[in-house]
Amino acid sequence: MTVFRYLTAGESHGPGLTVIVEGMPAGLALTEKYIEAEMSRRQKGYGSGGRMKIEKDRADIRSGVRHGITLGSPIAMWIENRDFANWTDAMSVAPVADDIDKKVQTRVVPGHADFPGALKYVQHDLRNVLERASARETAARVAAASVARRLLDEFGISIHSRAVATGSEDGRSVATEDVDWEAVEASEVRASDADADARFKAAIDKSKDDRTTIGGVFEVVAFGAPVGLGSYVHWDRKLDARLAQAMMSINAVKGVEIGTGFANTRKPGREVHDVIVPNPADPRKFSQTSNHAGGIEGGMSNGQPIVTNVAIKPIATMTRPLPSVDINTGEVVEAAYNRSDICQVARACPVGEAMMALVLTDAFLEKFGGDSLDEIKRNYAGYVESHQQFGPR
Ligand code: EPS
Repeated sequence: MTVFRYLTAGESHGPGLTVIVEGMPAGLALTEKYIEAEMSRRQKGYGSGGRMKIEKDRADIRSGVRHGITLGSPIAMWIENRDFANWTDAMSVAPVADDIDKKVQTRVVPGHADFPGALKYVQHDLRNVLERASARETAARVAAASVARRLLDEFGISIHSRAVATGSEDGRSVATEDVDWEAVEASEVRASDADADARFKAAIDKSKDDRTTIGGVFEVVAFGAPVGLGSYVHWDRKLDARLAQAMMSINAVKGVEIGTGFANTRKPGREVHDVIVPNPADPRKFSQTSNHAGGIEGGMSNGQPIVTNVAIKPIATMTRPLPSVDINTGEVVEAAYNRSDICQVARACPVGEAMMALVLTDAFLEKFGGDSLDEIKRNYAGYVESHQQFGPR
């Protein structure tokens, strides 16, 4: 069985990020340009801070690809942190002299990894925690996921995302199946209608004036996944469970919903479950009349769009910091303030897409995996064919 896995390494203001993607088949067309286009989507967004004006994310492919085609060997990538030029001493790998400014951080930021991280790793400089805990790492995940998405493209699986709430502003008036994804892409706040676009921007502007931050909710949807990714037979093979973990692993995420999971709790079962009907043209092709389950039943994809909603908290770093403590002295101080974003909902959307792509690719390769793209295509075609022949014995 092909095992798909990936590892990321790198600190936010260090020299850069390293990614290794293993388990991709041979024979897949892949270019740095394709990856760069995906990575640039993570850098846009109304309410993002000064750092994104410095970075121009791109991944150099160092192995696993020859003449634009994957070899089946590990794909290693390198993403340079341009900002490192301003941090060469503070983030130097080699020891530096005592009189060098190391940008030591001792003021705990409530809501960050600082406090538990410092105690757990016995760090008296919080920078040793926050540099890796930073959401900069998501650039590496998007690079890994770009490779995964190339595979999903081959099987007609596409992934989209939009912001459905920013602060207390709701922006879900357009139903998931009616969203114009190109319009979302053109919106700096990834709203799906002009009214939500204006309200989201106003909420971000107000939050900036109030010297605070706001979070929100984003929706990630996958179209075209076949029936049967994931499994009901064991807890850790359930597709919804894997998606929940993946989404929750995005920095600042505090809630994950599959389909209309929370709203379903206020409705009777009759209004919640998705009725299955035969296709009049071909009675063996079934479809659901609604998609409250978010495309997953019994831990398996059911052929409907896979829909997740992800709650992301306001960024912890604020220009008017909360009261806090110095980790070394216990003195009551203001939390540290470093340059930061006001609202990251729009920027988190492509990261959510990346996590969806990585989970689906893992489940896809587990089911159809092979050493070459051709072998996977044969496996996939055989499976689809078996559904067409499904019938009374
Ligand atoms: C981040 C703080 C900001 C963000 C950063 C995540 O960086 P800085 O401290 O350099 O201003 O811009 O996100 C990225 C660099 C990125 O690529 O997404 C944090 O504290 O998590």
